[in-house]
This record gives sequence, C-alpha cells and structure tokens, in this order.
Amino acid sequence: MSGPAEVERVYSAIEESARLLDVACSRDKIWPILTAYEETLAEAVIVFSMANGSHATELEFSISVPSGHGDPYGIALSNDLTAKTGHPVGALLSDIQERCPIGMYGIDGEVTDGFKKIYAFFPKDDLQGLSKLVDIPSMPRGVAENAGLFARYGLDRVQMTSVDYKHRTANLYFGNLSAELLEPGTILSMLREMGLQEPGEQELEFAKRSFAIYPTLSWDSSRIERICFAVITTDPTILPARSEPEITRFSKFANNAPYAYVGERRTLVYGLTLSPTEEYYKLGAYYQISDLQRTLMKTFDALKD
Ligand code: GPP
Ligand code: MG
Repeated sequence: MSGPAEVERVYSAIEESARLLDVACSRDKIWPILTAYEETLAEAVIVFSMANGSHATELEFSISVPSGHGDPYGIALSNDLTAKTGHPVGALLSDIQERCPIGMYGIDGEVTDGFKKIYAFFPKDDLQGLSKLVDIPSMPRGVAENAGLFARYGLDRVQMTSVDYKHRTANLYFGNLSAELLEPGTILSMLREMGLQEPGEQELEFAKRSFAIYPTLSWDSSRIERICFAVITTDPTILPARSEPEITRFSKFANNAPYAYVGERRTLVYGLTLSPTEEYYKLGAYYQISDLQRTLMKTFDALKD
C-alpha cells in the first residue's frame, strides 16, 4: 500500500478505537502526524492507549519509527507538529542521541490534541545504565536527585526514554526488574519514599507482574511526578479496578480494539499509575506488533500465580 493509503488505514483504526470509548477524534490533529511519518506505518508497531479517571477523555496512539528513518524530532519540527523551544525538553533527544545507541524511535499523539512525545528505544541487548543517563546535561535534575533511590530498588537498566514536548516531562522505562523489587512490601516502601499514592493489596498483586516500571520527571521540580507499573498480557480481564463502569469500559476496549495480526490474540499492556494524589489505569491495545512483543509475551505473560 502507498503512504497515503497507509495513513487512511491507520486513521480509520484510530477512529474506530476512539468510537469504542466515546472519545472525540480530531482528524486535523491526527492526519498531519500520520502523514509526516507515513512511510513507516506499514511495518510499525502501533499502540492505542486509553485511561480512566481524569484521563478518560483522551486516547493516545504510539507508532514506532526505525532508527534509520531520520531524526524524528527534526521531522516533527519541520512538519510543525511541535514548536521549536529553548526549554531543555527540546535538547534532550539530541543529547541522548549523542551519547547512547538507539535501536528504534517512536512517536506519540493524542486523538483530541495532537503530537505529544518521542520515544528513544535502546537496543534490546544494550539497555543503558542509569548512571549514563544521569550524566546527560538536559535530563531533568530529578533523575540525578533520585538516582540513589532508583538504584537501591534495582531500577538501573533503562530500556527506553520518552520526551513529552507538550507537558515538558521525560519518562525512564526501567526493565530487567528483580523479583525482589516486585514484592508488594518492596513496592510499597519505594512508593512511600517517592511520596506517591500507596495502592491496595489487589493492585500490588497486579504490579508484581510488571515487565517495566517507569517514572515521569519534569524540569520544574526534582520530585517524581508519577510512576507506572506496566503488565503485558493477552488476558483482557486482569484490570484490578473496582468500579463496574470502569471495568466495563476497559473490557470493551480490550476485547474490541482493532488489530491487524490475524490469528493471534491481542497484545495488551495494562498500566497502574500512581502520582502524589492519584491512582489510575491505562490500557494500550496493540494494533500492530513485532517479534519483540511476542517475545515479551512469552517471557512475562506466563508469570501468573
Ligand atoms: C507508554 O507510555 C509507552 C508506550 C505506549 C510505548 C509504546 C511505544 C511504541 C512506539 C510502540 P505512557 O503512555 O504510559 O506514558 P505517559 O503517561 O507519560 O504518556
Ligand atoms: Mg502516554
């Protein structure tokens, strides 16, 4: 299929996903993003992500971009998806590119509000050490100030980072999590030290299955803004939420979101997110996958009690 036909195909899938959730879909915000990266769509990993609570009115779409495709931030700037800025958020990706090997990129947008983030994935066999990221000049200083805490809990191998140009935040996606860290008591003590909401027993059992944990930091304060525990699965029933309408909404999305890999079960990534004042869930339904998701699924979806 040609680039424009791919844009049409992916846009239709985004629209269908938004309809499932009664989220308004702005063609004017989505189309320019898909067009800017249209050559990558056929082979990309593509995820549609919903959330609850105060985030229920948005749906995000994330699209992987091969590292050889050109600088994704340059493409975003030249297509006016985001404005050039003197804020350090505008320097972070190039600082990372200068110092770290990049296996793949990703871009991310909101269906009502357009371009949001860029991801830099490190190579699968070359996760980056926290200390290397601490030394990056434009990193939020909260990374350095919390580095000791992260390391004490075994959060020291980084799979990828994301730069959120809209909210001016960055995420560090930690992998290689130890079974000890994932024990409910350890998670609770870490969240307490971070000053974040402490979840209940059911949520802690869920968090035990995490394959990645990622804090969000900003340039305004060294406090951790939020942290997310991510669980990969094909099981559409694992959400530990308690409210019926929420369970129904997530279940509708998990069971009906469009996906393009016929003959396999949908790849789902659930996220439990904790901020100082909030606890909420996210669910990413993968529209397109690669062998990486298949491998992760084999490794992590088997880890049920
Ligand atoms: C989730 O971050 C991460 C992804 C959806 C990565 C998948 C990316 C690809 C390009 C395949 P998040 O949405 O939970 O973080 P935030 O809340 O900061 O947006
Ligand atoms: Mg997101």
